Amino acid sequence: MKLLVVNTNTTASMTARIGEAARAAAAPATQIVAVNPLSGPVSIEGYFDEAFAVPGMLEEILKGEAAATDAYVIACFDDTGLEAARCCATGPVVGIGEAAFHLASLVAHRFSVVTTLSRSIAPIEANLVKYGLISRCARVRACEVPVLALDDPASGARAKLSAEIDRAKTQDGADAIVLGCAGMADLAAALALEHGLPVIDGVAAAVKLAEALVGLGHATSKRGPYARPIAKPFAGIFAKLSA
Ligand code: 5HY
Repeated sequence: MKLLVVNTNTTASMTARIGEAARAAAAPATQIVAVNPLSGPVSIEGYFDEAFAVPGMLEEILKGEAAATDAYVIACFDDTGLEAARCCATGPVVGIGEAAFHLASLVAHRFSVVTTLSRSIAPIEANLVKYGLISRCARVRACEVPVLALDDPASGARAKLSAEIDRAKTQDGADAIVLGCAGMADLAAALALEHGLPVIDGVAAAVKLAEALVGLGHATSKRGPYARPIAKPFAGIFAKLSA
């Protein structure tokens, strides 16, 4: 199967690391294609960035539809534009946030999420409510590490993340941790070993769920709100998106 993994920010080095994490989790027969939009924010931290990341992400989904893609992963932890992507896509579309929450709730009673900056907490909490999983989440925390600092070994990001996981264990009573950014994917295994509890990376979780859905022959339903967009003209800079 062909799986398109869309990093919804425009930082190519982060897309490369996300692609590596996805390939490490994927089955041998799964072809991973990791891309990012050409237009939009270099990182997504909060609602404003998220809004401007959606058109570029949808363009990548539409390109994927023209290239025989079996399924899609939205590789940004706030599941940027997930529902809109499902309207465009034939195959399943899995957000790394939703995937991680579901996997965590299968191996733990209550999990905590550790994301980057405080401004990213509210969108994640809103998604937990939307997905019906807020009761399984002890708390959404931030380690106050900007997204792009995760790429910089000298930033002390790993130590800050590990310290926040310690606080989640002692103060929240969390029995699993969900890493709240695609840029943390390569840290999951080592942090799980260090802290002695499941540490869930959304990129790997989403890859495995997408494989399972395709393997079971499930595609995005076109009966309800994920029906194909109504054909209509788009004006201005979005004219090229006219359905
Ligand atoms: C992410 N931002 O996974 C989110 C994390 C966050 O550019 N990739 C981003 O802080 O919301």
